[in-house]
Amino acid sequence: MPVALITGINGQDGSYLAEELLRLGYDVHGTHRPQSDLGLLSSFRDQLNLHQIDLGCGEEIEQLLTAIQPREVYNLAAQSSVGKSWDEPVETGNITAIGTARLLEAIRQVDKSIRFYQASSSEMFGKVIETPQTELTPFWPRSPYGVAKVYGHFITVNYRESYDMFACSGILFNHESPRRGSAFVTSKIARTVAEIKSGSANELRLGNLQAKRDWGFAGDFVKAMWKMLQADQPRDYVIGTGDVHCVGEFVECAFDYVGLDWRKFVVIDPKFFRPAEVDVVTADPTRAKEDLDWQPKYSFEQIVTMMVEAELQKIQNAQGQTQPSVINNKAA
Ligand code: NAP
Ligand code: G4F
Repeated sequence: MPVALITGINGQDGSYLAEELLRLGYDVHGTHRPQSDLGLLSSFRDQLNLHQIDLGCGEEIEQLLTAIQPREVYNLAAQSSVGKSWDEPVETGNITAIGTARLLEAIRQVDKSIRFYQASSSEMFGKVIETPQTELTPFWPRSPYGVAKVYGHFITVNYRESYDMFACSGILFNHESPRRGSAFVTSKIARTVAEIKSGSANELRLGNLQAKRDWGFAGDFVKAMWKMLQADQPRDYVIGTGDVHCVGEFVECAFDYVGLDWRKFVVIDPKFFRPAEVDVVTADPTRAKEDLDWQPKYSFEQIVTMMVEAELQKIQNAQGQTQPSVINNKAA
């Protein structure tokens, strides 16, 4: 039974990746912080081996690697909010950037043959230099988070080149699901639309509706992480859909799904605008398609409706009802 370690196992991607690795027959270990909410793992927690580690210090990482001897390590832990990174730039650097170096160095000390996946981000492209973005597109990050991810990306490349380690970086574009953290815009829209539909909210306050993102489904994207670590050679990959929509389109699609006119409910609030914005990112995932035979399955519309439906379902469950409200969503 191969052993895998996932840092940040209780996050959106960590929970989907853990399920995927269990399905593939792995002995799955994961790290979380002492205070972490483990709700996303609740339905399969008894199949996991959980360890408490904060990547901000991480003295225990070497001990853990020595004890469990993983074949693969997936580094998903990060301060992952772009917006929050302006409020906490030092903490973001400590976890999202230096946390990656802590982990790589521990792997180098314990067992250089461990295969390593780094969760890089399309935020690194920031003020994009070319469109669409490939593995060769130069970076121009626009947030403390983006800057920290550039460090994480290049320290991964550097360990690969310096120590001949199987270290890969997945440059993932935005990916969403009903498990998305509540502060991200898609989750906020889906939740608030469901609340408005059920009468418990009457407005949706947002910032920049013009920003464009290449949104995919998280369940599709974690499969690419695993494929990267099974390849013959370590390489970096852009993972995205190539299909771009603005925040306003996500809003419109979500309100359309519940039969409401978004213009009656959306309030633009300056407090949600960022000091510097990533206006548009567009993936060219050709390398992943050709090398890994990876492609996304879910469309933009399917993702929006899946997320709104899951929020409606939560509200109905809380009210003691059982029937799905609009459609029967099987994807989440
Ligand atoms: P997420 O749901 O926010 O999960 C992040 C995880 O990191 C959580 O488990 C969190 O634990 C953990 N974490 C935060 N600070 C930590 C610390 N000091 N020590 C140890 N763990 C810590 O994010 P996600 O959407 O699953 O994304 C997974 C990774 O992919 C992240 O690195 C993110 O930056 C990157 N990424 C995401 C996307 C996307 O669109 N989702 C795109 C590109 C890259 P707590 O619950 O305790 O906070
Ligand atoms: O949902 P967001 O916060 O995601 P963002 O900034 O694109 O970052 C996410 O994707 C990255 C991949 O490129 C990941 F690396 C990162 O970890 C994270 O998962 O914001 C999306 C857009 C932005 O342009 C933002 O300005 O939505 C805009 N927006 C408009 N109103 C808002 C809001 N974002 C948030 N979070 N909240 C709002 O009210």
